[in-house]
Amino acid sequence: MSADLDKIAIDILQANDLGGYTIPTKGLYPYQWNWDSAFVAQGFATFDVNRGWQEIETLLQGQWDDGMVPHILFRKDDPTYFPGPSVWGTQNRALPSSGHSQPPVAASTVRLLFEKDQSATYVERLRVVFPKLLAWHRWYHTARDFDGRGVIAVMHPWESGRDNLPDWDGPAARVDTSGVGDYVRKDTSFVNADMRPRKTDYDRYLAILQFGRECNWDAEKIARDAPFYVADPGVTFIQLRADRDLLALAHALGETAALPEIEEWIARAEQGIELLWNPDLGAFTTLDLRSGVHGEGVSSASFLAPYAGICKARYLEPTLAHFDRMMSKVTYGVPSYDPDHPAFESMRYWRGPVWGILNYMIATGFAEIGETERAERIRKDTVALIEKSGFAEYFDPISGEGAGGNSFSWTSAIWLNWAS
Ligand code: 9WN
Repeated sequence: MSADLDKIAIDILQANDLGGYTIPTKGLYPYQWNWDSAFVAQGFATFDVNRGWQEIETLLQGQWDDGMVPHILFRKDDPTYFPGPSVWGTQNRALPSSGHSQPPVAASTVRLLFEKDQSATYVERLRVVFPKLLAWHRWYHTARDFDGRGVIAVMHPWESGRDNLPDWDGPAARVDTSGVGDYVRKDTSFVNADMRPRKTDYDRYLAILQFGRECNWDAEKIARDAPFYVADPGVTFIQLRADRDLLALAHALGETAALPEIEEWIARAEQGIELLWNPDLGAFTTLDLRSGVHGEGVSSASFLAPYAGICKARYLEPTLAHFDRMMSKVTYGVPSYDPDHPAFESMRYWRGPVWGILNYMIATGFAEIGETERAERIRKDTVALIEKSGFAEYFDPISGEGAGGNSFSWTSAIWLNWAS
């Protein structure tokens, strides 16, 4: 079974490879996505380390002058996706892209790739990639932590990678959607609308996008005035992990000049994450930086603390209690949102379904702190889901049914790199 699935996973990655870069799935997502590519590179590296590096290198080709690495690279115009480059106002750039970023997984991937093979050719490639990653991390620590609080904000739900998480509902409700006008969604022509964000969400997504485009994606304007600016435990923990990995890479290369800056980011985040601790809930949640209000639900990103190297008992004990409670409510974990919360929906995208990439990161963190049983439950659930429903984009935690796009790159990648 495992060998058959290995072959299918490899075939999916190769079929979604459009020549040095990989799309998440045909039809629904016809471009290169940021954190998708970072996971895909890990999958490729299980059978072709060179191809893994190439995925990261093509992703970094889209880097903006200010260091930002966009969440989508529009390498060729494809009218089957909305919103495309003309909506983002980037159609005249050398490489048209979206205007904001996505969770910075790439440095963690590069560390994994480099640990697999440290021969001279990869040292050289690391030397080229390292300053780009450093610039991207610096961008995150300034543009999205403008006041140096030690937590990373997202200016758009898409920037978090967890588009319609219920915790965005409150902050996004303040977004004025009166200027959005008419538009035609394309996603619901590929996937049942019940599995996708609602129209209210899309109106808000487009209104926030319009704000970004109108201020030319100016980081200070966004930090001060964007209609949506919410600190996210998902991006903050992924960034903290990636900073630790970047630090290890700096040591490996002897890049001593970069060390103090990266160490400062790590120290600041280790303090800053206290801001994301919701004392009423006993969990890390979002924090709306406009209103000062915490998200009111436990999401799967709450369990990324160990992945980020955060394991103080004060945080860990309540976090694991939530984990056990939530896992006891589902057949397959990890649900992306608390099944006991009224906003939970088992099939709607980031409001409940299981995502393989989150499972991989959560289980990795758990295993690293010795929570091996819980880590193993997550891995086994992931295997069971893929055996039952194939390489779907995401899965219903109750029925195990696959949802969203099929033949999905990152699900294949985590299978190869971790679950199998
Ligand atoms: C918008 C590609 C991406 C993932 C995101 C996921 C989804 C896009 C969409 O698909 O978002 O970026 O159109 O729904 O939420 O995490 O990177 O797989």
